[in-house]
Formats: sequence, C-alpha cells, structure tokens
Amino acid sequence: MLVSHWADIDIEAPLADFKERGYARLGRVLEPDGVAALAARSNELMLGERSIPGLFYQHDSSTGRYEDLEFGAGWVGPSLRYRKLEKLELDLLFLAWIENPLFARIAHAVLGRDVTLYRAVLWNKAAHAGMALPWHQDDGAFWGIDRPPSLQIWTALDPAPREAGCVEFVPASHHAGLATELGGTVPPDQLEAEDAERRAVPVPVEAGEALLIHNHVWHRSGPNSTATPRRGIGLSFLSGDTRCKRKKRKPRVFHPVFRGA
Ligand SMILES: O=C(O)CCC(=O)C(=O)O
Repeated sequence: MLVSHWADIDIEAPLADFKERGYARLGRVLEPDGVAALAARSNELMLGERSIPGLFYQHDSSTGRYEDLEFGAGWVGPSLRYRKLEKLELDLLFLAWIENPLFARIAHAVLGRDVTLYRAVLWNKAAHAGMALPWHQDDGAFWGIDRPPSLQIWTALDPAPREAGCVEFVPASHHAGLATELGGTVPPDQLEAEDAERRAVPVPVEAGEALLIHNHVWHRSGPNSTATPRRGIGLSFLSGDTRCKRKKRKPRVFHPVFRGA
C-alpha cells in the first residue's frame, strides 16, 4: 500500500516543519490501491459487513452538532455516518498500514526505538454530513498518560478540500503546551486571545496524502458539504516508556508497534 519510493522520501524537512509549526505535509504516501482497499474496509466496518470484536464506534449526532454527540452508544447499526471508529489496529488491513516502514522511520526519529500506539482512529465525514469538530488538542487529564504525547500521523482516504472539512491548524500553537489541564476543546477566551480564527490555516489534501500533527497544536475540521465522504486515518504514537495513569480501571497497556523495523 505504501508508495514504492518511500525509502527516498525526505523526512527531515517535514520533521522541521512539525517541530516549528506543529503540523507538516508528508506528501502522497499511500498508493491508490491502498486508498481503495482501506476506504472499502472502512465502509464494510461501518455497514456491519465485517465485524471486529472490540472495535469502538461513535455515530454522528442526529443534529450534526458536536455538543449533541451521544457518548457510549457504540455500534448503532449499519450507517455511513459514524463519526469515528477506534482501535483500527484490531483490523489486519489497517494494522498493515499503521506499521508501514515510513511511519516507523518517522516514529523512531521523533520517539526513539520503542514506540507504542495510543490510538488508531478512522475520522469520517459522510457526504453532505459530518460535523464541525471544534479547536482542540489531543492530550490532557482525559488521555491519562504520564508524559505529553507529540506525534500523530493522519492519512487521507479521500480528497479533503476545504469544503469537505479538511483539517485546519493554528500554526505554532503547540509551543504554549496545553490550554487547559483537562485538554481537548480549547476554551473560547483563549481562542479569542490568540486570534485563532484569523490565524487558522486550512490544509486541504488529496487522497493518499499524509500529515504530521503535533498533539498540542490547536486543530479543528469543518462539516463536509461535498458529495463524497471525507475519511482519514489518525494515528497517535507514544514513546515506549509512556505509562497509563488511570486508577479507577485497570491501566491500559499500549500496543507496541514497529518491532520489526
Ligand atoms: O480528521 C479530523 O477531522 C480530525 C482529526 C483530528 O482531530 C486528529 O487527528 O487529532
């Protein structure tokens, strides 16, 4: 599925951008047959044509508003309007993509020899649907880990122009760390203070392109007003020594990746 010239892809320039701005374009990394296979697999999973025990589902809200999302409902029947699917590593086709040698090179460069997977998510916005995901950061008390995560790699399975709800960033916002201890959604007073609306940079991509996303960079995405879905695979990696801090339930043990690389 990976482009054949992967070993020649320069990762230094994207990694420098990632460090400086909190996000970077990696360019086209997934071949069209891989795009087609992973997109088809995404739909099979959403339509229940293939079922994988342990896969996590969250459907779009009926109003299309993020605030109205129903948490904990999981699988609610066949629908192409699931907002996200998590634990993609349970699916062998997705796992093959997650563990590709280009991502291994990048993850080792950023995180060291031992790398684990915090989450592997299908971010889906159905045609003429999907919701506005507000400005947020991917860390904080809710993530329950003992050190800040940094590296996420997002791969487009469809063209994601602005109208389809491409991911947008406030460049360099990651340098200030977490906006709140809890993490997640950035509060309105901070958005205003930092002039987020004016500084927002939409990053449209073609199917098969990938982005590096720092967990702390402020990012968001809009609804999809186009006639095609907008699907992306978001992978969050951790350094292998990161531990889960949760106490109420058994601490999570993160899935090791790139052991062979
Ligand atoms: O794909 C999206 O719309 C959101 C992606 C995102 O927030 C993430 O990867 O952390």
